[in-house]
Amino acid sequence: MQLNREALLKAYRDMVTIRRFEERVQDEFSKGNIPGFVHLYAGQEASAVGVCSHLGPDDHIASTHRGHGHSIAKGCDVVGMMLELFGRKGGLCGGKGGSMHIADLDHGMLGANGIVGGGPPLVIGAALTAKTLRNSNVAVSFTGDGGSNQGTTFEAMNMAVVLKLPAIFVFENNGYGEYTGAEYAVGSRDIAGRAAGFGMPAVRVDGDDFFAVHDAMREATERARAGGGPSAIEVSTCRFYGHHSGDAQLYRVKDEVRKLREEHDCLKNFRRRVTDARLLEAGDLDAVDAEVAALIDQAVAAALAAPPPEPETLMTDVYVSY
Ligand SMILES: Cc1ncc(C[n+]2csc(CCOP(=O)(O)OP(=O)(O)O)c2C)c(N)n1
Ligand SMILES: [Mg+2]
Repeated sequence: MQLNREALLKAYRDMVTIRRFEERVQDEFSKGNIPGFVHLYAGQEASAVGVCSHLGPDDHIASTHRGHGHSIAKGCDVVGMMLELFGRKGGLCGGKGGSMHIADLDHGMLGANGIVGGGPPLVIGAALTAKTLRNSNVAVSFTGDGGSNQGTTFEAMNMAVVLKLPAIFVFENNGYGEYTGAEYAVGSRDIAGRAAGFGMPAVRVDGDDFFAVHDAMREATERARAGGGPSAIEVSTCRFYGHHSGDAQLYRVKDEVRKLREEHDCLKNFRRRVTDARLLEAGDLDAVDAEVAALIDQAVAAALAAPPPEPETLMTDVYVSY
């Protein structure tokens, strides 16, 4: 299926927003403006956007510690996210969650998650709800190559197959779990194959290529919405920064990141594909770049100007009463 102009521009805007957000977060973190840890998603944008471009606000996603890209792709407010990272009042979680706990239930974003392998069981709950209510919604977990080894992930995949749930397991294989290569730590080196072993259709796609992710996700989403049960998608991707901001990356070979940026940049790839095919003009994309740059400036200015949350709100938003 050919994406129309509007859909292509939206995909590009979302990917550029993630990239510029992450670059700016890196700068602001280095200046000491952001407390705690941040794990940057730059390099992996085609995965979040290729997947989330098939989802509406009533579909759910569960994210990871590397959650900014998933949040932006799912429609979370970028200014609210920046405020949250800075720990300021008005942030998406009141400035009290920070990078690893961004959640936005209004947009079906069940949360970033500091617990590796914590997302898949949450998605089982959301998918079971959708199946019970028969509302055709789907639930998607994003999990890393490291998280693919967790028992929680295995249990969730098994349960999704047994209960034939509208769940989609997206495995972002960026080659590393913290400082350890997936080549070493993923026993079979075949995450999609392992998911298939649980009894669901599973494919591996090139994460440099937005269109490859988008196509695989269309198939998985259509199957899930039609009652055909779960699927898995392994996205081969790469991260342009360290595991977290400040990681010296001594475990990567010299020039690895430079080469990845030159040869495996999903944004450059997208720009080349759509302009070569005359689907969009370079000027269209440049205009999006300028809009996004202004939005990120606005988000940082708002975050720098906002006060921290009031001390008396420390204990609010901690527990939900049902
Ligand atoms: C249950 C649990 N075990 C260990 C950790 C420490 N830890 C944080 S991130 C990470 C690696 C995750 O790797 P991967 O799933 O590939 O995600 P990536 O960082 O590459 O996005 C580990 C082991 C944790 N946060 N939670
Ligand atoms: Mg990884």
